[in-house]
Amino acid sequence: MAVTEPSAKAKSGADSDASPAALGADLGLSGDELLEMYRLVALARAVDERMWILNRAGRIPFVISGQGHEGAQVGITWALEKGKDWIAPFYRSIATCLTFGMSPRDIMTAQYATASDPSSGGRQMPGHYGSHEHNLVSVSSPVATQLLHAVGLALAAKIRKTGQVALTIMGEGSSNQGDVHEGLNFAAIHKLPFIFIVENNGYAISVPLARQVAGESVANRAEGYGIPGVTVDGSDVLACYAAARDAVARARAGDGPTLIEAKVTRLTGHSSDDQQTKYRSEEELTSEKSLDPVPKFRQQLVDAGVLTPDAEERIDAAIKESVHDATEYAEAQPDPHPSTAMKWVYAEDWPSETPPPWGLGEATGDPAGAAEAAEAIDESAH
Ligand SMILES: Cc1ncc(C[n+]2csc(CCOP(=O)(O)OP(=O)(O)O)c2C)c(N)n1
Ligand SMILES: [Mg+2]
Repeated sequence: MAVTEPSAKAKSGADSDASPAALGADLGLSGDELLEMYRLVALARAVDERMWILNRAGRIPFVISGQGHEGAQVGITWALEKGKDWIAPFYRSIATCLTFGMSPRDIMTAQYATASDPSSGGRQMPGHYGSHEHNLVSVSSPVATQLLHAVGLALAAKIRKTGQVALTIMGEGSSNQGDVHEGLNFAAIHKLPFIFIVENNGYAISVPLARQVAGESVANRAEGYGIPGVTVDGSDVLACYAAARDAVARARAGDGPTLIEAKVTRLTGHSSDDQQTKYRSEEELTSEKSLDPVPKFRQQLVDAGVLTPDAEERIDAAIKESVHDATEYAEAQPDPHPSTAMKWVYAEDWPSETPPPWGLGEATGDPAGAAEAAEAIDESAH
């Protein structure tokens, strides 16, 4: 790592001066930034773990987890500019969404499908995060469609000369969809400011990598598109940041797309409805724990003297408080009103069509109105 520079150390804000080298200085990252990156990695894990508890307790219907992917997600997202660039995430992108500005409350209200859920007002399946406010395109259920959305955003950025970068993320299984070929080919030909992230966790539900990708490398395919393909250890937060930072620089310079394959591990079943012990051995699951980015990043920061006992205590307490607050908040939020069922699903103005009998107005909170709406929906089904 980099040679210690007094100015970098002073900038770091780290509590201890135990380390002779300033971790991250070669990447231009201060100690405060490293601590914030660690907070996000650990926060994403804590929110995720709480989601599983709530699912098993019968409070939320479905969890699709980012556990094992957090390091890659925080490292990569850190390289983008919040409020300027765009991300089209996927269902495991909890740490990505938190790093790009969504809050634990935003994540948790999506799990509860409350009226106040900013991702979709309770319309989408849990795990389909999105935020207009934070330039996060809503997750789509059909895997890989997000690549086309992101390439479209990159095309718009190029035409409008905004200097924005668009990034999308998916798993290695999804990278086999036809959409990926079409979008990547187009983005490469037109040198769009686009970054394609593949979080390769070795499985597409129960299908192992060898049955998804011949040669086991998605990054190698980049050559066929005439763009750089980079493979990075997804449990190494700083290596992920470095790879993404280079890709962002290329994109902003007009040099076109980059494909980054981050090798990660999936520490949970595919979802809360999956039992991975049916297709993964105990030995495999035990050995995969060594790829867990949370303890790995923590140890790296402790060894560098960046994460001191005091700093860790502060961060842990803030995370506990934040997860608790998000749970309480989401528990207390009302469900969407039935009379709003069609809102944000189809176009709200119905040009040249008769509006549907149940209306498209604001929720009245009137239970009689809700019954009428339910009746109208029922009638229209006959
Ligand atoms: C077009 C399409 N086909 C199939 C599915 C069902 N499906 C959901 S997730 C998934 C596995 C995706 O695996 P991968 O891309 O490796 O991502 P991971 O879940 O491992 O992160 C499948 C087949 C879907 N949602 N959309
Ligand atoms: Mg996968």
